[in-house]
Amino acid sequence: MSDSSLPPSLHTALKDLLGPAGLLTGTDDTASYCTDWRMLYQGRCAAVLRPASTEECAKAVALCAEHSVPMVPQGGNTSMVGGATPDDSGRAVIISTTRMNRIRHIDHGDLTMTVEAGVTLKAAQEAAAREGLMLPLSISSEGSADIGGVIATNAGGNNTVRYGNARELTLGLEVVLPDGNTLNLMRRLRKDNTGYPLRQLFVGAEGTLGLITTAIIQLQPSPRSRETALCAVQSPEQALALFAAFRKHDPSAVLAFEYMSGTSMNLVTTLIDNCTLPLSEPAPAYALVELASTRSDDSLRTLMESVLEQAFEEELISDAVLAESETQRQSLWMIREEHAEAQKRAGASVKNDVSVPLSAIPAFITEATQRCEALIPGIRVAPFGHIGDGNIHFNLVQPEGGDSQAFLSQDHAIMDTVAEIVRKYDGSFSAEHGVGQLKTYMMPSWRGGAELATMEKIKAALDPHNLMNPGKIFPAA
Ligand code: 2HG
Ligand code: ZN
Repeated sequence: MSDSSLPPSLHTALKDLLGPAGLLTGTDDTASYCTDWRMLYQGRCAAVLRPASTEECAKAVALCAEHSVPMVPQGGNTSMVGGATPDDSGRAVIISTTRMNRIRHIDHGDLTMTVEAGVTLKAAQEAAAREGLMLPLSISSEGSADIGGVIATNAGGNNTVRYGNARELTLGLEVVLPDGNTLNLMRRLRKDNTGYPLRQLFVGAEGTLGLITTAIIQLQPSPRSRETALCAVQSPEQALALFAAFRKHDPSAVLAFEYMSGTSMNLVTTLIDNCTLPLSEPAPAYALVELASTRSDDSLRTLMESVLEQAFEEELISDAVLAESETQRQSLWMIREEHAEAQKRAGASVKNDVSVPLSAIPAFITEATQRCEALIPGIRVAPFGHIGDGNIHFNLVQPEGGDSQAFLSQDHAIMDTVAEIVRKYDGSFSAEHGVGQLKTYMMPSWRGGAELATMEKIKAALDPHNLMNPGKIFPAA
């Protein structure tokens, strides 16, 4: 007998609809879906539904809606803000997109990919690459994060500086609404001014307005040349000046420009296997730059070398290593991509995924560092991120050997301290990770008044019974 707490008639109907592979009940099978990647949230669910098609998904949602059962959409379960974890009431079902995992079509003329929500971002990138094309979205968790999730959270990542966030790349969407109706917005048009742009409503809505089942994503021709360099800098000012130098020479050549503080880099090189610093000595901070072009000549190499040479002369950088092969390029990127994992291994951390205007980054980092160090002696300030977009992951790692729970109990004090400085510089308290459940408490003071009220009206219009991903974005009533 199942220990599912679904109403019996709903349980039977879902079992008939989804079959054994599509319905998981019981703690053993559902436990891994009920906690987040960071293990900050431990929820419970009545069942995990794994529809294999939009039709199955729509029928399952309609059945849940009829029984007033809350639904939590879940992709690769890589949220940094508890955006895909249910509460601990055990009433909700999780709807996992894992089995909707077909790449339906790659169109060379339109430069688009039609892809189901459960395809991982990495699998989608690889499918595009096999056809000589590039899916420009790139994030650290791309091996697990899926297309539905990255669109629902409007993920950004490493290539936003050139190609924008998931929003800019999403040309079409198919969404199952909270009542089980399917909204077909699968047009692949660059221009389409016909009333409200409904598609945009679901990008970044974090699954609170509906469940994304299929998308049409904009592709690009694959680059034929790439140049990647890791540079040692003394400060965020220098990293920004280096970014400005590349941008001045050829803004269209920069595919990624990432910042890593010395503290964060040190965690990577000490806690992650096969990640050693490829420079002669540690530095206060680092910049990872990647240039890419569809030209196959050596003009990118010339550009990289001449900007770095000048940067040496102007003492913007003190050391640099250029990737001489694809393997070296990948190991440079591995150093960057392992920052989240290294911080997880270092103990408890409080994440502030913030953005400020580019010009304010140095002052923001300096002031936020001073304030956090004064707040908690021994705190490890370990910022890194997409500095070319003004997006810094201003993460704070617990003091070495300290008590994790005691540190985490101060999360709001830390987040509020950082947020105060973000506000001073007209920034945002969530740049690319979303609000999830972690930051709902910040919404009234940041998006209050007419802005939050308008969001609440949209939510109420589409999901009047608050069944789709409840507890996310909006503060508890
Ligand atoms: C990244 O840029 C991700 O690597 C994770 O957005 C950031 O761990 C983080 O705070
Ligand atoms: Zn990031």
